[in-house]
Amino acid sequence: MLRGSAGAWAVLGPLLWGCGLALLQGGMLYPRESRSRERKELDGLWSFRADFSDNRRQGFEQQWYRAPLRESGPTLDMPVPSSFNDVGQDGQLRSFVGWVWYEREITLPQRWAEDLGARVVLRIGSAHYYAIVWVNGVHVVEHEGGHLPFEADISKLVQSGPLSSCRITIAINNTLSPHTLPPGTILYKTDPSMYPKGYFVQNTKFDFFNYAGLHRSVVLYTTPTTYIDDITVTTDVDQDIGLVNYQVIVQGSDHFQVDVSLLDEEGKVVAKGAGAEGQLQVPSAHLWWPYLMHEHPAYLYSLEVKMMAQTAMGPVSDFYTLPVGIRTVAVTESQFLINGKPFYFRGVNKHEDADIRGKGFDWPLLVKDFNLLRWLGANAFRTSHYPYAEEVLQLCDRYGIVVIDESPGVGIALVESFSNVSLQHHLEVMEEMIRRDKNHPAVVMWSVANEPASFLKPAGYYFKTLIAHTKALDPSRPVTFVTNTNYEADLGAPYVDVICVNSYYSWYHDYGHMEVIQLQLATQFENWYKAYQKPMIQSEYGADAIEGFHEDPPLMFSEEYQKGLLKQYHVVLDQKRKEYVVGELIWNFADFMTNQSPVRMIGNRKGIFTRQRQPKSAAFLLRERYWKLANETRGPEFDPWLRN
Ligand code: GCB
Repeated sequence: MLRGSAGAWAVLGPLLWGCGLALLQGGMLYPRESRSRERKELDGLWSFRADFSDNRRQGFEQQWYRAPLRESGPTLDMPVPSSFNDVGQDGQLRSFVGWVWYEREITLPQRWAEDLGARVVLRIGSAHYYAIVWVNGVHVVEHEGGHLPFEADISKLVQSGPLSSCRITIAINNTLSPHTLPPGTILYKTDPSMYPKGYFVQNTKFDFFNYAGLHRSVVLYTTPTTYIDDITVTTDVDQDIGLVNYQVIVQGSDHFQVDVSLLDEEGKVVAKGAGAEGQLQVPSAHLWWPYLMHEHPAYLYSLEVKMMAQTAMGPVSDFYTLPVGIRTVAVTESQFLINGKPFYFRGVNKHEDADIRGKGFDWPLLVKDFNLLRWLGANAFRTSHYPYAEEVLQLCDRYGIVVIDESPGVGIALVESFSNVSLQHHLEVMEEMIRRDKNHPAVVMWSVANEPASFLKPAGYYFKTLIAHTKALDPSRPVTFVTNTNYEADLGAPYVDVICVNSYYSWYHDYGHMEVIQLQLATQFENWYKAYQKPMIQSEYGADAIEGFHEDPPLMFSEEYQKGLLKQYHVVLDQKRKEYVVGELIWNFADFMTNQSPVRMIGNRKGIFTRQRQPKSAAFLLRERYWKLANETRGPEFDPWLRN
């Protein structure tokens, strides 16, 4: 959600903010270079200070944004992208709640500052959770919510004076309220015999460490002043003809012309169109197929969009190239279809999480994760429990890894968090998410939430509205939320297209009794299916295992127990996938950091890989299973490209 004024915020109190009702405007195309666009990444070291003052508002009271940060006190070097929590040696900073300040001074290319035909845009990939941005001390934008990008046109500021230097200040607050996504609460502990004055903690209902900071790249990019603001592509298939419906939004002038060309992977033009909207037809189209479903998975065309306008300053052109995968998605009573063929999700749930950098984006980690996914034979993951970096989805498009794209609606547990204020914010987050991710062929379903208290009375209206809104924004994809509520009590389930259920049999109850899993799991599936006749996904299951702990017969936390538990699940999944179960996603791909608690041993250990991405025994079990499943569903014509 984009917001207007810092002043209004600053009087709201040290930690919490209210939710406004802003309407989403404009596109959020990934910043790509082209003949008409330049890009400058601001990754690297920023100046940083956490505001440890009692009310956390010293930064506003002293207006730290007015002058270089070093002039108002000591600063730390802070890498971007990264969470700020784990890079230092300070335990207080690790668990800090409140405002932190980031600053970077840069020199712009002179032509950016001089060329009045250039629009200079500052884009922040992700700031957890509330951010206020100033350029050269001037407030330019505010945004609520981590995980999704926001931007500000700063042309006037950088082009107004003789200086081509530019000081970017970003204040970020990681406080969560019952109306944020995810929600949280601040609890002041007032017993003076136990806690010092002003002591408070932040409580959340989700199971991952609440990392904060600038988690993704901050980028400056240029476009012409009349520019391609947004592109929306949906695809369909008619016999062997691929249909690419496109819509281009142009800002800055009403007098423009748009031409589009679709190029295949060899760079050959296969279709052309004129006008801001239209349909391209691609005879004998190469469809976008998931990994291991076709000998040439993840086929991507390139949609080259060219805009030409007449402006007061003369003719202007803008160019943007969008990768396009031609594919269809559909759901029946018992199947999930991609390109008309039954698709079975063999995959994982992930987190954006790693040593030191926390949730900070990191290319080596990302490439390693995709290599591990392909080694596993996985064809899908869910972005549990928030939208991941855009570069993650780009790799999914390129490798054919199918995505259930989840919003940060995790831990919605309080009645207050189902209020209209919360709902309004959730609707806007879905708008931002769909605006950003709508063109990825890999994204096949939206998940609006994870394990909400969907048995609470207001949950019915909440999910009915939220899901209807999501479908209205994007009629081309099914919508779900992931539940752990009993099938009879779940008030949101009637509105989803696919039932996604999490269960932890023989882990959070019946400890150590793996013999009950098959019965309990079969009952789970049968009850849900009888009630709804919708395809189902086992969206989480798993057990903690500490790598190197061995116990046979298996004991909880040993590698043998994790493996044994998965095997029990697989027996039932193998029966039900012949009927209506369309997928299984292990919890979790890798160990990840959580809050400290007596049930978490330095984080959640349900990964089949360690946090450093080394396999536990369960990874080999899953690898064998996933390749077997892939081999079962392949056509005989694909023999040569399959592993053994
Ligand atoms: C769940 C949650 C996930 C937790 C997991 C667990 O149901 O969706 O966020 O980490 O269980 O390990 O408890």
